[in-house]
Amino acid sequence: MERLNILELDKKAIEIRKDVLKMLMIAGSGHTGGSLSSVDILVALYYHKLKNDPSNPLWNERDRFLLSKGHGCPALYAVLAHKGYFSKDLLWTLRKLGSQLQGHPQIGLAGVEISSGSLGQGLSIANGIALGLRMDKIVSRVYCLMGDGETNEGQVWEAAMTAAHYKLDTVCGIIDCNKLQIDGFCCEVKDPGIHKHKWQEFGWNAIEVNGHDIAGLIDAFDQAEKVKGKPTMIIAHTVKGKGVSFIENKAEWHGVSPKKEEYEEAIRELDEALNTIK
Ligand SMILES: Cc1ncc(C[n+]2csc(CCOP(=O)(O)OP(=O)(O)O)c2C)c(N)n1
Repeated sequence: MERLNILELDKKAIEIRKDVLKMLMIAGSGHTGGSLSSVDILVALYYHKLKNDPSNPLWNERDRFLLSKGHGCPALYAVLAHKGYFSKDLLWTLRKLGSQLQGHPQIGLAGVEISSGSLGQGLSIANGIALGLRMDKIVSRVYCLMGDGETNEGQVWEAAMTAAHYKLDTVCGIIDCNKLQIDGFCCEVKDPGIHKHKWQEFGWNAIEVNGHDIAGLIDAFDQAEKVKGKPTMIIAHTVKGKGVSFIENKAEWHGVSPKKEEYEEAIRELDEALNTIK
């Protein structure tokens, strides 16, 4: 696997944010806030942890990554392109008719394990895959990224019980805990309470981490892998719209793409941030 140091990973995350914004600006629609919040999580996972082979995406022994919060797919697409699953040129076709890069992920695109977008389903699928891998005696891990708003879905809690019941220690969930969902703060729409306590009560190992600290995320993924007999949920505290001041922490940027001038302003900010990384 391509091994980058933490500063290089921080730079990679900014490059990916720039590509995400370009994709969304060209598409003229899409989900900006929740794509930007999850970039560092994806970079830590894809550049440090995931056992995979972009030239052989269906390799039986790969670790699986499921994007349950499917609307955040611009970030996943950009990471997959940077990893070499497909050409970067495809990124600029986001949401175009006939493109493989639809507004929610579809199986058939290299690196995409499940079609997603209907929130709440990913963790159940992760359990099914983990059980199948156990039967086949394949030692691979299954990662599933959800939104904190997504945990309002009842199916998430059925999956929580299932994973604990079957002691699925190869399942590692991640919550992109940016405190916002489609139309406001999660605590106002339907308060999820303290995530860590809920997951622990459901029999999970739970780890809280700053979701923009790539070194901390790597450490959390490494810790999770050592825990046997129970699944792990990583609660990654993030900022919706992370990296662009006028997008950060604003529910109205949930499902809106930047216009050309906004895009240019955002790129200026991200380039400045890039220049501060020595
Ligand atoms: C089953 C289902 N209900 C409603 C929606 C509409 N929807 C799309 S995104 C979203 C909010 C999700 O919030 P969160 O999971 O916190 O995502 P993030 O803030 O990370 O973008 C909703 C309700 C959906 N996609 N699926």
